[in-house]
Amino acid sequence: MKKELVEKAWELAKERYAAVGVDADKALDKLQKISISIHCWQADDVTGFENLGNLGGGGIQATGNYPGKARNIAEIRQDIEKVLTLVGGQHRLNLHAIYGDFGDKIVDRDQVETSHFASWLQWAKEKGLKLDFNSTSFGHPKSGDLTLANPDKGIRDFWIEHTKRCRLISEEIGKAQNDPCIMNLWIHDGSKDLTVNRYLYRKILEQSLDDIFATDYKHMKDCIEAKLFGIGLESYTVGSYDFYLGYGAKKQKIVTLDTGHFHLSESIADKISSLLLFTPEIMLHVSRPIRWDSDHVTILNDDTADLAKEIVRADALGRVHIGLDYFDASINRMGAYVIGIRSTQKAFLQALLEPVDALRKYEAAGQYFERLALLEEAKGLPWNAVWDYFCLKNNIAVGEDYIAEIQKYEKDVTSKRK
Ligand code: RNT
Ligand code: ZN
Repeated sequence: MKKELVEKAWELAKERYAAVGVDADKALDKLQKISISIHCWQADDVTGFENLGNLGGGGIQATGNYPGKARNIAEIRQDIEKVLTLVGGQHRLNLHAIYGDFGDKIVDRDQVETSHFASWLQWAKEKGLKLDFNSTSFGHPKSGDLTLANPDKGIRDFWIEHTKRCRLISEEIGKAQNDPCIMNLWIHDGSKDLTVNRYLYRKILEQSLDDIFATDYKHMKDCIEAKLFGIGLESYTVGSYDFYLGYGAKKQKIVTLDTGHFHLSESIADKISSLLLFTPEIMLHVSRPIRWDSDHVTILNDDTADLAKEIVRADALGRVHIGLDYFDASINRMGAYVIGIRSTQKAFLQALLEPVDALRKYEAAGQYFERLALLEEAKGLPWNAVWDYFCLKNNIAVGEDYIAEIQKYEKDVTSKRK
């Protein structure tokens, strides 16, 4: 893209935004500071690097067999490094416990420790990335349909031990990187068919969580992620939204909103202002459900745009952690990353460029025609010129120019992985 054109368009856009009372320079500064927690699992279809043999399951599934997935830690790092050259801003990498640097050792989940993530910490430091973390209860012989909510004490204790260790690892990562490590806890626990002991499993999960959270840490933050249902677990999910919202509000834990984990017509954007009143912060897993929790690549659709707007309107960028969670194995995986990250940033840029002062005035005065009219007009304001300028300033590919870079990486690197 021609630099002069991008600059010219930016200057015009800036003036156009000023006319509706928006400072586009300020929006750019704010966008620059928004960190996205990039999920490591798009690179290898949620396989991880344990030597236990990932059993899949756990209610989630990557579909597709596009060639070139990362087969080891070196490849996943190389891939993420490539992705980072195509996105502006300072970001985070979100690791799952199964992505430890285990070498050729067999390290069971109740044995994971910070040393297995030392090389990640070192690498992240070199790349200017902060790390986030997740316990992993799926894809293991002891996963079954119930982990932390399992009435079998032996199995339950195994997962409690795993999750406690993950919290300690997160604490030590947070301390080492001098920035809190956000640890997400999602378990698939549930049942395929009609379940009669619903109360029992939820009671057990509550007790397991109380045990897991008994230790207070300073350098990590706990998030709990609800879900509507998982594949093969369609009738009952122990960790439902009611369950975690209740738990989070009572115990002041961060509730993770995965945009794929609700009824399809439910607005995730509308949850932001309620959660902000009753829970300390919010963690987002921005995804794109197609008919179900399909984990398609995040795009700039109304759902993503509305979500970003609600966060900005609530002035809550400081209380909301923005993470991605999708895994599409049917297209170029680096391309999937770049589309999702850039689209999420675009959504936040649009939100930051919203003429919110004027809109609020109309609303307060009961001028609803004017409010709707300005909302409609705002959709067509030249945000894309601001976006292109953001890319230019960050010295990354502008517009569709990144397609060729992904193609080159595929030709030179990922297509050679057999
Ligand atoms: C699953 C949850 C969870 C996972 C990751 C891999 O439905 O969304 O966040 O996708 O932990
Ligand atoms: Zn998620």
